[in-house]
Amino acid sequence: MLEKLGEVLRRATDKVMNAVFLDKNLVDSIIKDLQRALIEADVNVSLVKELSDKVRKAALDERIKDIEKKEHIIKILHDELLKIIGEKKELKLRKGQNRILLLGLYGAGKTTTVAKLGNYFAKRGNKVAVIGLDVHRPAASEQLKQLAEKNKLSYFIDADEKDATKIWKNLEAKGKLKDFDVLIVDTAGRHNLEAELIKEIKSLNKEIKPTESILVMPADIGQAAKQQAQDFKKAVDITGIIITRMDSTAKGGGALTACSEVNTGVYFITTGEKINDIESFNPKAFLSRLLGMGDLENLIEKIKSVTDESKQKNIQKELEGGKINLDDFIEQIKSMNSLGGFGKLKELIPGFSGMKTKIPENALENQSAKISKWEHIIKSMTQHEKENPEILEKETSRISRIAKGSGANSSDVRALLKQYKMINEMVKSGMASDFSSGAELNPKQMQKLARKFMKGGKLKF
Ligand SMILES: Nc1nc2c(ncn2[C@@H]2O[C@H](COP(=O)(O)OP(=O)(O)OP(=O)(O)O)[C@@H](O)[C@H]2O)c(=O)[nH]1
Ligand SMILES: [Mg+2]
Repeated sequence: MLEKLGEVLRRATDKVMNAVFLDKNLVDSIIKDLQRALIEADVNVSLVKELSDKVRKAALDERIKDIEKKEHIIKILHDELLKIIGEKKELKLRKGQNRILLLGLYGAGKTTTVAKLGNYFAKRGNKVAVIGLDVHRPAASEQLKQLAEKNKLSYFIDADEKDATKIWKNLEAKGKLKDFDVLIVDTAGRHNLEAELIKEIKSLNKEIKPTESILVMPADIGQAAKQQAQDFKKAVDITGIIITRMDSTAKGGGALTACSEVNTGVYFITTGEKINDIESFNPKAFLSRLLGMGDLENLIEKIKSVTDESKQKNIQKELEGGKINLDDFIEQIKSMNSLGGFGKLKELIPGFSGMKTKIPENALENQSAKISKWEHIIKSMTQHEKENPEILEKETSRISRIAKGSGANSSDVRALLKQYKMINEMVKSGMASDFSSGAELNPKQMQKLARKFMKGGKLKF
């Protein structure tokens, strides 16, 4: 789903983050990539232009420092894309009877979505009925009937009546609908929004007085989405959108653009043909997935909050001397762990999720247990040992003593020493000074650091 767009967006954000200087040429090339990707994904052209203007402006703004600029650009990109995708919108049921009308063109996925939505609300304890008002396609009522029976949903169809509004009126007159909390209405599709269909939609709208009128759009709709959304909006008040076939290789950008057109958000996406292939839509999570990164601000805040400044300053001093002791080491490992370990970092660092390197599964586990063991081990050491851990390697009797004193095995002590050695080596190479600077730590540095870890292939703390 939207893989190509995601890939290009990830590449663009990586380019920004990895750039030493954001000069005009680089900015131009990044913007060109972005534009191409968004337009290829069927995002509306004027929205693309707006977005790239804003990114360019931020990138070339002299008042923003280079280091902040990168985050600034990514943030603008993030915010603008979010604007295109729309706010989070929840389909909240109201007290009394909910009447949900599903509208859309031929084959958009209305009928299957009626069943999915019916099942979704029935599973949540509502009294649901689905109603077939597609009187134009001969097999429509049969399709809905089968779906409803298979999923044990109450349903109402009338294969003989050719006037949709009449079917509804009859059901109401006979009092058939009054016991249900949620009525979901299937309507007819068309190739285009012809006058006849508009007339029918308007008549149904007047009679049913829907609490929700949802536009169903397939992910592969393309640039036509904008016009179509406008047309439907003219006929009825569209309260939300459901995008179907998100599981296909479709680009989805068109359907997303439609949301900004009708000033409404996406309630649900459907991701397959099975009854449970429906999920409520979370724009932020969706965008994170698309960009392959988590919430950047969140990451930066988190890094700040887990970093005790005074401790970090001490470590910084030590680092300048080119060596860290075991107390510093455990502090570093702890702050890394409070960020959620490598598993979390992987999501949070831009570009990281796209990395090809395989991370050993156990490296991603929460390291708390191991860290607390290591803390005990370190507590059993003399100050001299903590500051010069290399002496331990030569004197195995020290290792046994420490192991005993801390209730650990010699192999645990060795594992700790091995890990320490690795970090210390990074320190010597100047690598870990990034790591230690705490508040100033930026995602690029984290990424560099993480890569170094990965290369060492020694993630087993
Ligand atoms: N893969 C996939 N297929 C879907 C999804 N939603 C719907 N479909 C399929 O798309 C086709 C059309 O779906 P329908 O629900 O019949 O569409 P409709 O809008 O009711 O079509 P008309 O009544 O002819 O206008 C069916 O084969 C569905 O199984 C989805 O999320 N993923
Ligand atoms: Mg249908």
